[in-house]
Amino acid sequence: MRIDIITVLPELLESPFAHSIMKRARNKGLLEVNVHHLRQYSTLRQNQVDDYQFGGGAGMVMMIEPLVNAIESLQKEVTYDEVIYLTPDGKPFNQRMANGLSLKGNLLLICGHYKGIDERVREHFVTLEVSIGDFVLSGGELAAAVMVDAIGRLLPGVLNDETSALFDSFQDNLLAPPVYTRPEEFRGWKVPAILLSGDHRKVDEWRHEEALRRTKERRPDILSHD
Ligand code: 6GU
Repeated sequence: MRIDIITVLPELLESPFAHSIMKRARNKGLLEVNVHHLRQYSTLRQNQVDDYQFGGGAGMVMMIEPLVNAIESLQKEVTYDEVIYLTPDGKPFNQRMANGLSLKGNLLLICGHYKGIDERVREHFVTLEVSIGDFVLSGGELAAAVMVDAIGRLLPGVLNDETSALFDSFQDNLLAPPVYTRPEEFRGWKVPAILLSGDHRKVDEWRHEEALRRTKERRPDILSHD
């Protein structure tokens, strides 16, 4: 999968994909992430990319021309399955959306800043608008990093048995069960005996019950009722 990101802050997107699972995905050639600096697509003085909004009011708006230059110049190289605008008023991002997007070939992510981007870019180029939660970030970059991480780890071959996504929270509309490692006892706090029993059927049952318990308690909203 190839993901291109258009941003006014490319520095913010250098490190998130340089470590751990994202690093492995890129080194294996399973994920290509390219960060593009919007200013390089401006033809204006001082590579201007934002301007005052029509109608007045505080806050700058990202101009249509540099954005369209960037999008169209990338579209000459690649056909995108989705052109995604990261914005607090977008569709809420969740595991289902991550699963769906991980099946696509090429994605273009546009990071907004200030008051957002000129509406005409959204009308004529953007195919999907995504929010990562009900809070406001100062720009779309951290949201883009969140999306790329969540999608990238789902690509076939990225995770191994140890890191498998099969038992993730949300993967079956359930939160993940509790986990323990050595020692069996610390300050008198014991690991549940069933996990030490060697009875894999019992262990699986226990984990499922704990996942259910935790989900009912913390996130009854995600439980499927079928
Ligand atoms: Cl995608 N962008 C910004 N700026 N803030 C957000 C967001 C995105 N998702 C939640 N808050």
